[in-house]
Amino acid sequence: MPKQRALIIGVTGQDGSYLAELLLSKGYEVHGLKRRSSSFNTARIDHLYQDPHDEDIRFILHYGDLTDATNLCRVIQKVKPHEIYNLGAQSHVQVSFETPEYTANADALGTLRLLEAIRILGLEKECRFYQASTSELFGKTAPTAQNEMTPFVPQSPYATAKLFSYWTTVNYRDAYGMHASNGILFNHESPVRGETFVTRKITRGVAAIERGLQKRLMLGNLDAKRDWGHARDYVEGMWRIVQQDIPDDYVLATGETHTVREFVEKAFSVVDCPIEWAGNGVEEIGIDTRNGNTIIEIDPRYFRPNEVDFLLGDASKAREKLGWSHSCSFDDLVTEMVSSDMRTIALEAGRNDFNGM
Ligand code: NDP
Ligand code: GDR
Repeated sequence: MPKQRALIIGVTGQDGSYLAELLLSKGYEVHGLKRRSSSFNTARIDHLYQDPHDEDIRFILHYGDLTDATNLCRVIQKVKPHEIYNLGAQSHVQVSFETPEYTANADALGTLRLLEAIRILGLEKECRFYQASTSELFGKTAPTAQNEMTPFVPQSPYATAKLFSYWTTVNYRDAYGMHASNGILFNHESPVRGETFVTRKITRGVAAIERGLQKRLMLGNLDAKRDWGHARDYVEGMWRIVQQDIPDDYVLATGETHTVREFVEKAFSVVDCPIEWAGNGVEEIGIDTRNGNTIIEIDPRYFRPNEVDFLLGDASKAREKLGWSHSCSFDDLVTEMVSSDMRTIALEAGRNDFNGM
């Protein structure tokens, strides 16, 4: 059997790194698109690096960018992938309010460029396409579980850009018979989650405060609700979506929702630090009940011009058609992330004697 070739756009990101690991473990030849950066941006995939001079290498990186159509065409022409996973994006919702045009260029037009490149190269029948769609599409819908039939009411430049990509993917499937699918994924996290997303910001904050390296953690809206799963489970779902005979769109979610506040409480409980809340609104604080120190404060800068208050996914379709469900619980996810950040911070501090977690 000739090797399956996959091209991952966004291979240096959280999901890209987990997906690359998964596909390599399944025997794929994995190609990844990485951006030119003035500093190293491959920390999440360095463990997968193979010397290009070795024989039979199965993990190959190409320079590229979603804003550069000719480059995308060239890379796809060279790789001739059987599967393309478009995980590349300016993926931070709050940042998208500050960089709306760039976000639309990369997150909306980038998808169009990829789909057009597949068509221009005549690969519509040979190359399957996965689009990283998002629960942010649901935006301000009624606070009940959201599935593939729930209307989209996007609330940010990020979400409107992703809406364009969602429908472009559907349209290319319908118009040109392409095997193109959307995974509508709810929030998924891991120890390699970007440091400015709220979960990782909290788990790093817990570790730094416990180590005495930071006094307090500044957060925004504590009452937003999210359906948080583990990235490892979700990349398995992406792969299953692409393996279906008939392309389609699927929600992947845990079916549980928690507030940011609950995430904070759980994260601090991992290091045996019970939190007590006092005050209201932007005056609210979180107190370390062991010593009375204020360790959480609210910074209005972290509030968004538009907030998505409630996300809770119904992944019944994925369960029935893909046999997919999440395996990592909320508690296990938080514990894994805090433990990892405790280890990292101990290493960073040069404390090689750390063996507590
Ligand atoms: P990350 O932000 O961790 O990774 C994004 C990746 O896209 C990085 O490799 C980044 O490169 C790359 N990228 C950014 N801009 C460009 C560009 N202009 N051209 C090429 N590549 C670019 O995101 P995640 O791994 O968390 O998410 C993967 C995808 O899934 C994203 O599209 C995201 O929007 C979507 N998504 C994520 C969810 C989640 O909860 N994690 C939920 C639903 C959807 P670099 O490393 O150089 O910055
Ligand atoms: P989200 O993730 O916007 O859901 O998008 P994020 O972790 O940024 O925010 C989740 C919720 O936490 C609230 N919040 C804060 N957020 C951040 N980043 N920093 C803070 O200090 C803070 N305080 C409170 C936010 O207001 C929000 O309600 C993620 C991204 O991965 C997207 O790419 C993806 O599409 C969606 O998840 C599903």
